[in-house]
Amino acid sequence: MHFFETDEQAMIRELVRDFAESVLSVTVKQRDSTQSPPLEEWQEFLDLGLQGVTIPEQYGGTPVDDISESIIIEELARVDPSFAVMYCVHVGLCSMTIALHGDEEQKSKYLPRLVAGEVGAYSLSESGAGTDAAAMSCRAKLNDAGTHYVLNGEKMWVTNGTQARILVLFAKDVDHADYGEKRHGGSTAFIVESGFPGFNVGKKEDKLGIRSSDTCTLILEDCMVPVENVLKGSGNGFAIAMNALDNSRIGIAAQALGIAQGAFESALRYAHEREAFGKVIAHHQMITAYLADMATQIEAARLMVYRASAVKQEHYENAGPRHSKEASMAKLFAGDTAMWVSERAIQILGGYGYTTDFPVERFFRDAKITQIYEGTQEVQRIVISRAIQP
Ligand code: COS
Repeated sequence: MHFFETDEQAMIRELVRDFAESVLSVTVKQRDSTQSPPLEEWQEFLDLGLQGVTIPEQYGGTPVDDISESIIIEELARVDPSFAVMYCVHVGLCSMTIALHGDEEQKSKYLPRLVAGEVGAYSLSESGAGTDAAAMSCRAKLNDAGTHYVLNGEKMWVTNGTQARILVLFAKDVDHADYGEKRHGGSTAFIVESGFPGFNVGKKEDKLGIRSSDTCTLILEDCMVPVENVLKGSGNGFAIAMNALDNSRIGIAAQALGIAQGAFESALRYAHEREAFGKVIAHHQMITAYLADMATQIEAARLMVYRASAVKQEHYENAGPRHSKEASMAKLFAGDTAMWVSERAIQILGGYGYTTDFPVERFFRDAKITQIYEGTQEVQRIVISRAIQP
């Protein structure tokens, strides 16, 4: 077991920290208040060459180890959780899903475009199918010529939805043998481009947190998707969706870890500056204890996130066991840590923590979503409990 960062991991952390502090921190507050996506920041980020970390070199990617991927997300979220989730969805749910499940033609066509900076997204949820993903009502039907699937329905909660050019999107093929037989029967994964006829962006959500992350509804009205854009054949979509979430839940856990770290550092700084009763509040026993507990909780979350990342890498590189349980445990624990630590941070700052003058109220609002998206905390417990049978 190795509990220390490699030189490469330390270098990546420094690179991303520098970007986050010098670029993202300048605009994060304004973008949060106006709900503007970080488009210029994304263009600057592309210079770092980290948008292709889940894409093999032959398609232009720059693969890194899985702990490094989590470190990147953690460092982005420490300053700007909205940018972190934009990145997490691009590299995880979209790029990696195509890299894992795409055929040669699909990979050659789409992966270089994702490396070039076209934004990726993933679209599974619907108004009546969030936790119960198998209940999706979006339908796909092959046209008479056999050239295109025609997609109809509405998808919801799509991160990067208004900006994405390339999406991994799920619908049920009504002609598949399992359609109507199994609950998830006919579920099919499609690579959809935002320019395809019948693809429309719907309502943009007005959210409590991660307000600079763009979240919207998609409306598919006879959306024409070429047959060659089906991932792994019709009917195999549900397993692809679940596998993508196993991968990406570790990214959300890393995002939660970064949120907790950012909130903690803010509270720590404040506690060492603010005086009450003749000494800095960090030296008042109750605040000291809060800070110690926060630091301990964060360190535990960090170990779980990095270990889940290592188990994921082992799964793909050496056919190790699936990482579903570790991913869900990391997300469950880190999500609760982000929520708890950011709440304590507000408590330490008192009235100031409740204002927008300090970033802790933003971290608090941003933390909440990590207990909800990519599977609620309740879903993580279902996945974990299924994996710990006697
Ligand atoms: N990897 C690969 N395949 C998987 C898998 C995984 N992690 N988990 C399940 N599958 C496969 C199963 O093997 C089964 O395959 P068959 O076609 O051979 O039957 C199929 O998927 C159905 O699995 P299961 O019966 O477990 O499906 P459920 O409907 O019971 O799924 C949960 C239950 C709650 C775990 C699932 O619906 C889920 O994760 N929901 C949350 C979805 C989510 O995170 N939404 C947010 C999206 S991002 S905003």
